[in-house]
Amino acid sequence: MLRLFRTTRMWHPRDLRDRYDVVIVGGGVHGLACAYYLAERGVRDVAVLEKQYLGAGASGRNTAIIRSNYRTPEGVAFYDESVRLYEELSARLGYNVLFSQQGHLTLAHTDSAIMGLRVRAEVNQLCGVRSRLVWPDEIRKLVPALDVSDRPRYPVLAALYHPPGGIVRHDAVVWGYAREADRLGAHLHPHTEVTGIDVAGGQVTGVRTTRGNVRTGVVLNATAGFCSTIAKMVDLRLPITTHPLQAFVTEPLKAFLDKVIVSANLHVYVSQTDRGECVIGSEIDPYLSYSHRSTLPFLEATAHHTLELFPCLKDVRVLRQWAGICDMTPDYSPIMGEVPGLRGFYLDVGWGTYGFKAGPVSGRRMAELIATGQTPDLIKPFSITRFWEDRLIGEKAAAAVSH
Ligand code: PYC
Repeated sequence: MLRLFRTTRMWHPRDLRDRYDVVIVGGGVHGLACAYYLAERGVRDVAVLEKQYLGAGASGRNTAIIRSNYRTPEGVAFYDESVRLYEELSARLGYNVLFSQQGHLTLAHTDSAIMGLRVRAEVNQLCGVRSRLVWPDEIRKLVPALDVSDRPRYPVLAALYHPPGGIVRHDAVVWGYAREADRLGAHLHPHTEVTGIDVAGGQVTGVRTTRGNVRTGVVLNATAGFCSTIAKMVDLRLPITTHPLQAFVTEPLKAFLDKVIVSANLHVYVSQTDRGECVIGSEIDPYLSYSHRSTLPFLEATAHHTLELFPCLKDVRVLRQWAGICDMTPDYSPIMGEVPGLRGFYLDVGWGTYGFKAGPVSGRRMAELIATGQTPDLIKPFSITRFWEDRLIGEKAAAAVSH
């Protein structure tokens, strides 16, 4: 007998109101998490505006790596809170986000790379984050499939081992936050593009969209890839350049890899999902572009470097490849906070290649700022004022791959 199951919607279509207390631009993990944490604080008259479907941008295109083994005390503390939030996220949202803390290894193939990892290990440990240097004998035990011999052109010399790091199911994170934000009263509006932002007397007063105009005193720019375009609507020029970042996935394989492997020297990172597919990515493309096109040179170079690490993958087929776009700041740290001189305009942008792992903490802390008017200590260092106050937070050394 055919049984019909009743499905419930994760979130609901709503009419776009002509006024909200808070408008969040960008329906990815950052915007949705902020809507959720605002609603938790009782700020529920909130609209999330997304020009495509929820999670269509960087939230659905990243390689879902979670870690806090950064280079600066400010970065380590910030991303560590995100790891902790990810640890409790399935229980909090009542939705399994498949967070697998399988451990994360950043490989060094040169003496100078070892020096860089040593500094990160020291900073991590001083900040209470588990990371340590490991050497080829231990690496071999941790990752039996990795070629730790002298065969490769650049043999593996050492690694930064970060046990709390891992991977998550990125769509589930987006859907879980969206469902809970919707349940608590936020309005999620996919297919609603912001075309302008109104300001009067140094105060945000509304947004214009493809579905009508909305009055509001608070706008959060939580976009990735298009943050400069949104900022231009209030005549704000951000110190950001936008680059494509590509990745590909293999056919499913029997489980052989239960660590995230990153090689900055070889410009490649590899993990294996619960479905058995290997998710593989590289550095940002070296040109400015808003293009989502995949390229053959990326696939050839990245496959070549992957085989240096994992020769066992040589006959494996590639299922698909894709690209996202990343907003890069000069110091590889994000820009968060209210813009001085522009009341009601908040930034949660410039995430480069680190955005997805920061979704929970940025959502929580931006919600705290918007709800209370007080900037949380954790995000104070990331204010836009650092660019003219000479307080950069250099996180390039912690990039998964060099750029
Ligand atoms: O920072 O771990 C990372 C990362 C991996 C891919 C892009 N960013």
